[in-house]
Amino acid sequence: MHTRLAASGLRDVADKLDAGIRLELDDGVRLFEAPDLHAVGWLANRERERRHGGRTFFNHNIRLEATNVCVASCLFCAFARLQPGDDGSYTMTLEQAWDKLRARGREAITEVHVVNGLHPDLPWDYYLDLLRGFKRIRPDIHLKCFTAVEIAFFAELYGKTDEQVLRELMDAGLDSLPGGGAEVFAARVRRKICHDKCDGPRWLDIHRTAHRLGLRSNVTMLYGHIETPAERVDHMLQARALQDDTGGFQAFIPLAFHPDNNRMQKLPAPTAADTLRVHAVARLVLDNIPHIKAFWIATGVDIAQTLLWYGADDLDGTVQEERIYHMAGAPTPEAMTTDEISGLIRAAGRLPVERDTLYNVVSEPDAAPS
Ligand code: V47
Repeated sequence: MHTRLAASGLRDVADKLDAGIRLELDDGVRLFEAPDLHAVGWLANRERERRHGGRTFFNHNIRLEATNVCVASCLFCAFARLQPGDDGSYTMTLEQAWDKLRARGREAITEVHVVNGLHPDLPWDYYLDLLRGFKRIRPDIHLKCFTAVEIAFFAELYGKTDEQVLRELMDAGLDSLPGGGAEVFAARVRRKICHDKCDGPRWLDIHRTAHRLGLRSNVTMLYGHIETPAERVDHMLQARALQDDTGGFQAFIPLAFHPDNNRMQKLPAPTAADTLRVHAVARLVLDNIPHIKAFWIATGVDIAQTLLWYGADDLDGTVQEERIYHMAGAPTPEAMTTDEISGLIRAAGRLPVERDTLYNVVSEPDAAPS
């Protein structure tokens, strides 16, 4: 491998990693440009195994998108409908939303992940009652709800500060924030693909506030559209800088762009090779974020298995009823059982660990007896 690293011009990057020196923008860009993908993957796998060995985490969760009415006009989105009443628009009543959890009554789900459109007319109490209702049904359930984009929207719509919004949601049962809405932080990219929602600095600031209030969160990156390698690495470095200050991010989640049924459908989907490389570079640049999550709904199951050798140590969850990716053309199944996820982790030569949202172990069948 030493010869291959040298031939790819990556010997000094490998030396930095060996010496515990952080990678910077230029190193990250070179990792994206080095022809030998396998050498990049080898380095990432070494970091992954240093941290987690062969352990691979997943979560028994459900996904809920309570409304797809959305005032934002992100070009990549196939899910949003602009107005209530537009073809295909929906907004669940609270009872309908709660029924999604009630229907799973006997399953050992530990997390509900909620992401919504930016609905202009719902009362603030809708969101508070949504959370309170979930906790009434299952007091022990972890509520990972509302992206920073939604938090910014609530603050503006209901005339509150970001901190007030977060505190009121926490009082109603919010336990953590998902990582959506980050896309690519670079202003050039946001101006083109999502000009009318919260910008990169505000997204990061909301997560900073959330971490200060004691919430954990994730950070995503939507890749494979118009962003450059330098903009990808810059995105990672901005997440890393916030993490240096707060330590509140649990996982970095690259999200593969899906080009169907949206206004960027002329673009091709990212290749498998690009997907492998993005996860690998993330593992190498993000030395302070513990987990790299391969979101199997977006990458496809086969690539997700391969990613477990390219830096990723987490497969998200069982994720029933996901809509954002399936409306954008994802051919993946809607859901997997915990046995199916464990089976595919084992088939990839790794060790399945069911975790809760905060990475406490729920079940680890292959753990060595203590
Ligand atoms: O922010 C929307 C992305 C995100 C498309 O925190 C698209 O554990 C690809 O954030 N092609 C929402 N991506 C999903 C999300 C997420 C997923 C898994 C785990 C977690 C977590 C968070 O979906 C949006 C946007 O970046 N998205 N449309 C599309 N056509």
